Order: sequence, then C-alpha cells, then structure tokens
Amino acid sequence: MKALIIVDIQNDFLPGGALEVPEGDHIIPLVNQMQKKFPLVAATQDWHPAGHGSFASVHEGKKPFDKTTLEGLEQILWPDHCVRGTEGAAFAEDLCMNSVEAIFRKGLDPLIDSYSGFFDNGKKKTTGLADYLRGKGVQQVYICGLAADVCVAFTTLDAIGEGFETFLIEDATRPIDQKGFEKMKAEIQRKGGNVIQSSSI
Ligand code: VGL
Ligand code: ZN
Repeated sequence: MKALIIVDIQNDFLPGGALEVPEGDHIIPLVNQMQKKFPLVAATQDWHPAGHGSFASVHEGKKPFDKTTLEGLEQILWPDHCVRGTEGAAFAEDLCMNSVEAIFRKGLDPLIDSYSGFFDNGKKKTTGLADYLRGKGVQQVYICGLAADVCVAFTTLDAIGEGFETFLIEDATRPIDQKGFEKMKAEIQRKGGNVIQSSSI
C-alpha cells in the first residue's frame, strides 16, 4: 500500500510567514488534489516550544541562517518559527486536512532540532512515523510539502533508510534554497530514492 506524507505545510513556511519558502503556497492546490489518490495520508507539523535552541534569537550575537553547534550537532539558526499553539504553527488555511489520518509533531525538545518526520537530527528519538506506516502495511511512501531542501529532504532520506520504496514529488514541494535542494536530490537518488513529478502518480 502507498501513503502520502505531507510535510510542514504551516503558515510560517508560506510567503509572509516567519520562515517563508518562496512559492510555498503554490503547492497547496496540488497537494489537496493528490490526496485523493492515496488510501493513507499523514502529515507532519513543526511544533517548537518558545525559545527553541534552533532559533537565532536565543543565541547571543547570532542572526538567522548563521551556523552554530547545538548539543554537539551542527545547527543552522532559524528565525523564530512554528511556536506551538501560534497561528504560524497552524496548518495552511487552504490545505485540506479532512483526509489526514494522523499528524506527527516534531521539534518539541528545546535542545535538538528535528527536520525529518521520522527522527530528530541526532537520531536519538523516533516520532513513531515509521512504525505507524509499517503497522498500516505501507510499502511505498510519497513525500510532499515544505521546505524541499530541509524537512522534505530529510524526511525522504529517512524513509529510504527505513526501507520504504520512496518517492519525492518534486512539483509538490518548494525549497528555501534551490542549490541546497539540488544537492539533497542527488543524495536522495544516490541512496535509492525516486524524484518524480505528480503527473506520474
Ligand atoms: C523546517 C527549518 C526549520 C522545514 C523546519 O519544515 O523545512 N526548516 N524548521
Ligand atoms: Zn523548525
């Protein structure tokens, strides 16, 4: 069985949001449409406590997109975004959530970031997504959402690592940084993942 994973289509990642992804809103009609082709749809939600360690604002003298080390891991510092319970952390208003069976939240631990929907960045804790999908009999995982070069790419790599036949739907995602996305796409393909267009589903 195949499943669609909708990654982080939240207000803060849309144009005008705290960590806006250019054209992030353009994918929403397609994502709504695609859901009809999948017997199982799940979503992830970036869900940080205020003052999360990935926020530049909590690091003296740092600004967004600077790099630092967080508990021994390299960390890009972001603008404050997706603070749990805020409007910025809510799903995009135009995103259809009626068919989404489960929502996996991530980024709750203030000391570690969590790009992938499967694990935190140190692979210390699982969100339960892989076991959930296996429990449902899923073998093929299709991934869309925001941002292509960050949470979508890391979710895709972990889906491959968890043994799913994995498809990144390129026209149903947008990157913060196009060059970074090109690199991640190459890695995804090198590891056995597929980068496809929605028209081939
Ligand atoms: C994301 C940076 C920080 C994403 C989340 O959803 O791609 N990017 N937190
Ligand atoms: Zn985040």
